[in-house]
Amino acid sequence: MYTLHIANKNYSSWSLRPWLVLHVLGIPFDEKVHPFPESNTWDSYRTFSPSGKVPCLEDGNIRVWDSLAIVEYLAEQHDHIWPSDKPARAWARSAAAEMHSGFQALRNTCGMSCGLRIQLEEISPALQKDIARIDELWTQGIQKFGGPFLAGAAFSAVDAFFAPVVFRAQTYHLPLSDNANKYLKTILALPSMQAWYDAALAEPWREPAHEKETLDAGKLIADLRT
Ligand SMILES: N[C@@H](CCC(=O)N[C@@H](CS)C(=O)NCC(=O)O)C(=O)O
Repeated sequence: MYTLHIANKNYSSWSLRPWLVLHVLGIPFDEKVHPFPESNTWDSYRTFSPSGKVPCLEDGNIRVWDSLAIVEYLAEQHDHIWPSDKPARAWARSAAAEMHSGFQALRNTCGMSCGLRIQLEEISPALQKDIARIDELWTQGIQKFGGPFLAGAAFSAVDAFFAPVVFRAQTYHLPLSDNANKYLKTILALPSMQAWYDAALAEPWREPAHEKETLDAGKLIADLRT
């Protein structure tokens, strides 16, 4: 049985990706949630993760860290993680890699905080560029491969890589096209996304740095956490 080490569901965008792959595809795993400490994240996370970061997957005595490496490790052992159609798989891997290594303005401005609703103070040109590219990717994937998921009729890893953006779009009311909003609703409606969201809202932890990062982005409209 795998063990997936993750951080707070409210904040941890990187943790969401492999968690969603495992959960949607029904691959059995135990999760261990390590809430962000107020200091010394490195020392605390180094006890279970070589990089001092989450997510980290434990499979017997094998440790796999970094969300992309975890998903690729799982794909070696389970079907349906990437699309079986070759062009769809090539597109899905490219889009997931682009997400993994880019979109700095979106990451820096709009930290994931599932339970908050924020009205952005401003949309900088760099953020607008990231939003436009995400919209283009979502629209293109669905047009090319028929939807309702990014690389075809079935959920695959590329949807998991964009799932944190879906939560961010909900939190910050990001301006998206009708097609992109339709995709957003498809992902939010997944039972696995709802399970993550409900757990995020129920978490008791408030980590000051993450709280500040989110509130610095604009005006607080609602805090739906219990
Ligand atoms: N590229 C890594 C990024 C992992 C990452 O930055 N995780 C954050 C939590 S969402 C973390 O562990 N932060 C703790 C720290 O940076 O000290 C991945 O894909 O897993």
